[in-house]
Amino acid sequence: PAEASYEHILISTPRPGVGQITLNRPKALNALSTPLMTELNAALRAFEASKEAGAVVITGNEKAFAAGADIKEMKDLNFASAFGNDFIKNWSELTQISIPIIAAVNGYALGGGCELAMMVDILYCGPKATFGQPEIKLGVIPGAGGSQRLTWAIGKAKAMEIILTGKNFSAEEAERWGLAARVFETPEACVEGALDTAETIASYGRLAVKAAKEVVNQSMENGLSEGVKFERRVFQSLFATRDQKIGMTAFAEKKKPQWTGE
Ligand code: CO8
Repeated sequence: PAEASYEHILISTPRPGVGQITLNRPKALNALSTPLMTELNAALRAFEASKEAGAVVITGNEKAFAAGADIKEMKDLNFASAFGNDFIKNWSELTQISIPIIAAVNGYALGGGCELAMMVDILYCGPKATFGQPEIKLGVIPGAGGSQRLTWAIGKAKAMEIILTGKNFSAEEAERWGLAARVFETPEACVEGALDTAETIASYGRLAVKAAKEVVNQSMENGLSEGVKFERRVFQSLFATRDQKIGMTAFAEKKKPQWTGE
């Protein structure tokens, strides 16, 4: 990828087969603006297409991985343009990339920043990483998969508490709860650790790596929403049976149902 063409990210190839993308809007704590996300997607696509990169590391700086979607960009958005233009749809393009992506998270990973970190394949963090979904404090909710991925990762009880209170959680908690694969002792060690893992992955056969990523990700599909939908369809189909009429009518008439099995 041509480095010169990017304004909000830095690109490098620090190890054999390893691409690195550094989010680079430090003055705005790497707030994820549309131009930044467009560049991130383009860089990931370029690494994927180059065939040289076998894994990619995404990182920020010591203070912030990303402090969320760019609130200043979003604040005047209205429903018609958000819905009409499907705002943030392209945010999840990262999940369509076939090569493994590792996030090295230091500092703030809030809102969209936390969601971005949760979209990658392996999440590493430094000791001072701070995660959270503070959208509730802005009068909205997570919009880039946070409610789904956080719940998958750490369970409903904790996810609900975090999303409803908007309270942050620590690197140590992220690891203990299973969101982060590992927490490192320093921010530098976190980035180096991510590059080490990326280098290891890049050293394996690309087809097996692609397949491994695909099958692990598949375990997350056909999950709760598909299951709930399936249940609902079957439930609806029972209204075609005679026993449904018999059962509900009997209840309403305070009688004992005489089932027909039809
Ligand atoms: N968007 C825009 N600018 C930001 C953001 C942001 N999310 N976060 C920080 N900045 C800016 C600040 O405005 C400030 O700019 P300036 O210097 O021009 O005033 C600069 O970055 C430095 O920030 P602070 O001075 O606030 O730094 P502190 O160290 O005092 O505080 C915090 C750090 C606690 C992280 C604080 O900046 C903060 O609370 N930021 C907002 C966090 C937040 O609410 N994030 C969630 C955003 S909503 C969201 O992500 C919705 C996702 C929906 C799906 C994705 C949609 C795109």
